[in-house]
Amino acid sequence: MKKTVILGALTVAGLSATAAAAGTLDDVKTRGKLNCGVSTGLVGFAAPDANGEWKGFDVAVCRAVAAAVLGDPTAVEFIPTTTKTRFTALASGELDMLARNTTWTFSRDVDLKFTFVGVNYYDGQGFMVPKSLGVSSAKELDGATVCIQTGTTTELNLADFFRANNISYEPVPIETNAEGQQQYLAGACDTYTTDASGLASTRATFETPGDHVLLPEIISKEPLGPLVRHGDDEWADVVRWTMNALMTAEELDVTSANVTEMAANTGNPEVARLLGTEGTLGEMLGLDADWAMRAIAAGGNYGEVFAKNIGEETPIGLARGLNGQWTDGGLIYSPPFR
Ligand SMILES: N[C@@H](CCC(=O)N[C@@H](CS)C(=O)NCC(=O)O)C(=O)O
Repeated sequence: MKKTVILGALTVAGLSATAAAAGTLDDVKTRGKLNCGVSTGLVGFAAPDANGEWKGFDVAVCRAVAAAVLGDPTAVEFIPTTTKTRFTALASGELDMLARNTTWTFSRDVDLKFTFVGVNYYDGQGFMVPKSLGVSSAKELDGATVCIQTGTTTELNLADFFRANNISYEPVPIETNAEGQQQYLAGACDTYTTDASGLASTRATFETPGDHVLLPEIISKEPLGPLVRHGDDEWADVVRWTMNALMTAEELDVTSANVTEMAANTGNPEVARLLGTEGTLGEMLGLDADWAMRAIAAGGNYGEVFAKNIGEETPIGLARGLNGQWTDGGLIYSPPFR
């Protein structure tokens, strides 16, 4: 099916909603490559390694989708986007999907017309300060200079938080995390604020991470997840259920190491449906029976992806917390495979 791009009314911000009619799945299959929007670099989430290979928790979603759809986790064109360019890039059709620590909000869904296919990281906004500043609460930041990335929910929450607490701040606008890091370390701002996971990632790259502290306040909800354009439910389903497959795999103890064995020998009917040895779930998605098996084999189940890229054994050192499986009291809860 031929994709048509219908330009919608421009929003004030100029980040117009465009609706691409159905066809992204066919486009990706024909192209043989997935155009996946990522950040410009946030270690643990999305960043090229020493060999120029993209690695990270968000990158893993792109690779899982490429494995499911194209049979090859490396068939991805990673397209770096800033907080300012990400939505235009997706709306224009330059990207098939965006996997870039992006918060699911009302206006991004309803006004910008994007479909968030789920949440791969439940986060909240925090503040980092140099220990030497001697501050132990964000409420003590009256009059502070604040490094803040433009075009983000961070900007808006910051304004709300300071206003609600009757304190003032001076924004130091930045466009990328690299710039934020550099400005913060150069002392151009007293504090750097963004998603707490972004702060953990940024601090991990410092020469002396111990000289910086994350303040106790988490001032917002930041449900981060992959998104696609409105108007292509079939494609949204592919991305959504690929992510759900990784989450369900963790719940059912299917790992990158045992997935082949599980497919051959499982006695669990849901595992059989997930791995395509029973039922026709793959066909319903417009894929083959092994789609989820390949997605899991690509980088592991949700827990493996978390542990490898951002977990407690990595320099980023994030605990599962809210991002634990629901069976462990967390919020990771995939709908059933049936
Ligand atoms: N989740 C917020 C903030 C996103 C954001 O600003 N992330 C920063 C810091 S975690 C980032 O992506 N940096 C990487 C980059 O600059 O490319 C949003 O969606 O607006």
